Amino acid sequence: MKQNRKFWHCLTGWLPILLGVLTVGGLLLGAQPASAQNCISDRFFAATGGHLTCTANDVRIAAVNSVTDLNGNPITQCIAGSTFSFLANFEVLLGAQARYDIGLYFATDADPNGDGALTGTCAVNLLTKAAEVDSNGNPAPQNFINLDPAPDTCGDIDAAHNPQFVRVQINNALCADLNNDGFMDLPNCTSWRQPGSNQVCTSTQDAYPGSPSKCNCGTLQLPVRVETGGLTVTKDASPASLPEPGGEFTYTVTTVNTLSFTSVTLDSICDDKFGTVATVGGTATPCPAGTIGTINSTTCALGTQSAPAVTLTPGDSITPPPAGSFYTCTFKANVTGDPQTVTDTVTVKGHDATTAKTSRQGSDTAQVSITNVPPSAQVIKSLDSLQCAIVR
Ligand SMILES: [Ca+2]
Ligand SMILES: [Ca+2]
Ligand SMILES: [Ca+2]
Repeated sequence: MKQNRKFWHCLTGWLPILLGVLTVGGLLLGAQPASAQNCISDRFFAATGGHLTCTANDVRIAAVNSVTDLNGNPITQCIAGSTFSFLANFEVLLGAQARYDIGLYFATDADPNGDGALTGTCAVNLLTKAAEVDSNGNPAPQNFINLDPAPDTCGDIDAAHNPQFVRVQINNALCADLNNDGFMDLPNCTSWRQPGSNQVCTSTQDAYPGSPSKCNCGTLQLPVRVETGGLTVTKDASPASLPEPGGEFTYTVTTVNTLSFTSVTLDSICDDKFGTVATVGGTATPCPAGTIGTINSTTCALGTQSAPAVTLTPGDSITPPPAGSFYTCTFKANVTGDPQTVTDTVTVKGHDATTAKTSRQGSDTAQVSITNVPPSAQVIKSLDSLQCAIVR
């Protein structure tokens, strides 16, 4: 059943591409869509109509390190759910006789279909002279080997050139921690050609397994921490209600930094009904005006741009939040008028301590009521006073 599902998945996934290729009368080679590269099973099926088992381990990726952005700046963390492009060094290890036209497949979609780099969206790389580095990651092209005659250009591996180290670029990878250990995972497969199936390889399109077993799949853990969480805000009102015509309520706002390892500095606390509660003095964007009015007073104070008063340490969703990871303050404001329930929303904004100073925000609502005071009760009270006056 599983094989059948995979078959149909592969078939439906490739049908439009196959039709497109056939329509223009071109060869399958070079028909790769520009946006998304396909994973190893997709590639193998498109080329051969067969299904992979990937049971061999002749060539595998043994290690990954030195993750940087495209400008060479180290990447040590990413925000869960975001996508980013990076460079990394990979150690490609041979455990057999010479193997040819090595393909390196990396799933960039965080493997929503649960099959690693077999199907889905993958980045595909080759062993190339240009990508070669030494074991420390420094450019030192010496170990690249192509055992095939021209026009084959795809790198190979043999005992005299083992392991191979390459530094490759992986675009638009989804930041995700698949095994919940806090670090990003990169599902991958290697492919190779064994003697007897070694054909001319000139691009990643040709780098697919020589037979269904000639591939090795696993999951690499990148030394990149996956940041989850953000700002969590809770807001409460006291008292919950006042008799008409209402009056002053006290609102308590608590902001918790639930990020795992990144601090957040608060920039503003805004209320949709009462406008500015507090902002960092200077350049912080002011709050929109409140629809009811302004606050009467507050204990919230966020300091100035040069001396921000509230920086929350990572709280990591621990309950109760550890000291330093939360900020509680209050403000007072009037709600008056006819009997009604008023819901207001407070929004706390800040920025995290990453180089990008990513914006963080959270909000919460609170409700207060103005309760009806029956006119009859007022009449009775008046009569009581009157009676007392008469007695006295
Ligand atoms: Ca997959
Ligand atoms: Ca080759
Ligand atoms: Ca992980």
